[in-house]
Amino acid sequence: MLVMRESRTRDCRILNGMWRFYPDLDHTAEAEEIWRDALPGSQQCAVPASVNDLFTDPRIRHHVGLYFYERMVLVPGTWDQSVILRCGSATHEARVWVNGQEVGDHRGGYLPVEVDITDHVTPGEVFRLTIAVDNRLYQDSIPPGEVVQQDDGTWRQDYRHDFFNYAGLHRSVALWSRPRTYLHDVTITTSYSGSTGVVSWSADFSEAPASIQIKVLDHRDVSVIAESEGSSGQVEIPHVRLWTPGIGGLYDLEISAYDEAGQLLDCHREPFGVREVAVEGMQFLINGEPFYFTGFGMHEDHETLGKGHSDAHMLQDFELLSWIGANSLRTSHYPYSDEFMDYCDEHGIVVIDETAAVGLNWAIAGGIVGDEVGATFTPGHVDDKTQATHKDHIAELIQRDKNRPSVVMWSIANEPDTAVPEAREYFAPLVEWTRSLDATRPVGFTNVMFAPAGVDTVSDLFDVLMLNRYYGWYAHIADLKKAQEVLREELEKWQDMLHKPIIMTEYGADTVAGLHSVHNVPFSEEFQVAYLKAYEEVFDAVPAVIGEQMWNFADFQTKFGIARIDGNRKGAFTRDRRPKAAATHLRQRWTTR
Ligand code: GCB
Repeated sequence: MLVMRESRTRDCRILNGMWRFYPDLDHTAEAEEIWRDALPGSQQCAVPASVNDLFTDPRIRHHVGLYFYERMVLVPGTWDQSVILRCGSATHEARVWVNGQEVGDHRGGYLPVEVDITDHVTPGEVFRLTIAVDNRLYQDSIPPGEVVQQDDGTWRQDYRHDFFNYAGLHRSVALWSRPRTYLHDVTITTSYSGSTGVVSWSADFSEAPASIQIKVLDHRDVSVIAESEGSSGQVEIPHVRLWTPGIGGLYDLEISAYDEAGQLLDCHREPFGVREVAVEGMQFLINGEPFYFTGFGMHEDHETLGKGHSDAHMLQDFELLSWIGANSLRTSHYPYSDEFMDYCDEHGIVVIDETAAVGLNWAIAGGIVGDEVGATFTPGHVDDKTQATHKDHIAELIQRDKNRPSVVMWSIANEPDTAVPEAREYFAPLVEWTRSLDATRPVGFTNVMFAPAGVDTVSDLFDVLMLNRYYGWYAHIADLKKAQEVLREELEKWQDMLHKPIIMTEYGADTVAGLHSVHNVPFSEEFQVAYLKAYEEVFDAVPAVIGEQMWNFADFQTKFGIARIDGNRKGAFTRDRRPKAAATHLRQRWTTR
């Protein structure tokens, strides 16, 4: 599924704003088929946004089940093509009705929902659009979870990951007009030789057009740089401007399809960058140059909005990333919005693109040792069904992001239970699957502290080692000397065993902004800085370490827990994006590298 972009043949109406809203608090909506008529009541909800922090009623905040959204939509009278409804995401499942008739659905909360509603609407007329968003997570969803019926009959959502289960229409909703014969996919791969860029493309249409014209355009001013034709082929860019970390450098591949009479059928512009990514020995190369990752594991998370996208908030985050000297980030722990990824492409921000496969680990809960609840890889926990959903989800992510130059690696899971042999059976086919879908990027996953070198059973299957470690915090609390010792010993062991590049994808300490101590006590700003310095000394001493992404960019909301004070406080910035002392420290280190 291509990211929809306006073109000579594709038009768009953004449907963001205030929608009618009905949270199905008593779970009767399905039996009553409430989508058949206008939603009851007069409540409204903002789109895009998470539902949870907008209302004062705690039953809405903690509701487990369906939320209904509705609005009237006018199909422009001039639209005589296919009409497509597209939401950037609906967390975690969506069902869509037009005038009370079901037209489509989508499972998976962090990737687009696209439904062709042509046969159900009339140009020039208004229709009633209803979307149900289901926030429930199950054993076979990605991420997994469990809905538990409580003694009083209410439902509780359990899940094993460390961020609040925000729900809603999180990203823009839009109505699109698209030609009936249309480009539905294009794959672009690039390389270069000397100063010449080589661009290969392969385009798929709903129906073969009579001819296809290809143009390479400069993304900045749409000037034509090269031309070619056909559904697949190669075109050269003389004096190529390589896509470069910290700079960017985008081109567009404009694909135009014509019928026998030479009439334009469809036109789409796909942004791309010319760059090469490779892993060689213990190095990660971008355009042949060793790349050292600085930055963070992030979250889509803000006050009021929850996981709702806002361009203004996103821009502020990117400004802070630039200010602090971060050249990269990981989309922990799910795919981020199209807008976010577009910005990374445009500005040369290096992305480790992560799936929503988080919490596949019965031995921990949110980074912390959990209770004894049984094996991870067992029927009813993580099993064949989970793996099947995981596989589809990887395919959808690659489909969405495969042409993005910012994406230099796939992270197919966060902290699964890889201390047990069954993990290999689960992950080997997924690694192979990922490589079969995209042979151009390395594949990784982030390894949990409880599956260190010598215990972990899967890391040799992957190209790069990504480690999340909390020595000095969850283990050896406050003993930074010991933390350094254990960390160094482990990193050297990995280095000797695998000879692969290592990126430290998480390390951090909860820190309450404004709490100070001359004794470096945990939770103080001074301790967070001391903790970072201790880790950095080790990174600088181990050659295989080719990156540091501190946990986390900013404080973020989580479910309740005694180790969570209104959320996770490991941010370098507070939740409202004020720098802690750690931010100043990181800025000093990363801007002078
Ligand atoms: C982890 C998880 C991350 C948590 C973090 C923590 O290992 O990957 O989602 O938020 O630990 O702070 O406990």
